[in-house]
Amino acid sequence: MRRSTLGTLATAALLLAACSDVPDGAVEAQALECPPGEEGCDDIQPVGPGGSMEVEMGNFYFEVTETAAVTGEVEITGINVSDAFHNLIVLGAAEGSEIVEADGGEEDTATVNVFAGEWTIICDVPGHRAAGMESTITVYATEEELENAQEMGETDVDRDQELDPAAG
Ligand SMILES: [Cu+2]
Repeated sequence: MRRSTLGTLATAALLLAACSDVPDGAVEAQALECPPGEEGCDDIQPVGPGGSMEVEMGNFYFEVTETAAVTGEVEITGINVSDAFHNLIVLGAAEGSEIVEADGGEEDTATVNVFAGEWTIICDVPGHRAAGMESTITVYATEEELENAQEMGETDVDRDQELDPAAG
């Protein structure tokens, strides 16, 4: 189990062991809640200071431009730099989590409750995910971990600057 390598999540992982697997799309991240109706599962919410991140949405890519995402309530701002509608959905986040939706040239902010880990984001406008609007975002366990990643140049922002999807 890859998620067991996330030491700080060990307890949560044990508590969730009786539940179904992490939902589709969540990579090394905990499901936010047990599937509704499943026996022996308590809802587990991420506890942490939360944070924020900014993601540029274009034809057809996501580029993380700012990140301060720590487990808890993470506010995601999507900035649509194209002239078409795009959205941003965090796969595996709790049902009912808001999603970012923005017409061309607009921006939108939504809050998701997420555990530390790596989460898949997509735009679910038909065809957009296949065209390239799929990426991952990293949510850190602590502010210290986030700062370390920033010092090491290993954040999503560093990754995306290297890939420079906008230039592609
Ligand atoms: Cu899109």
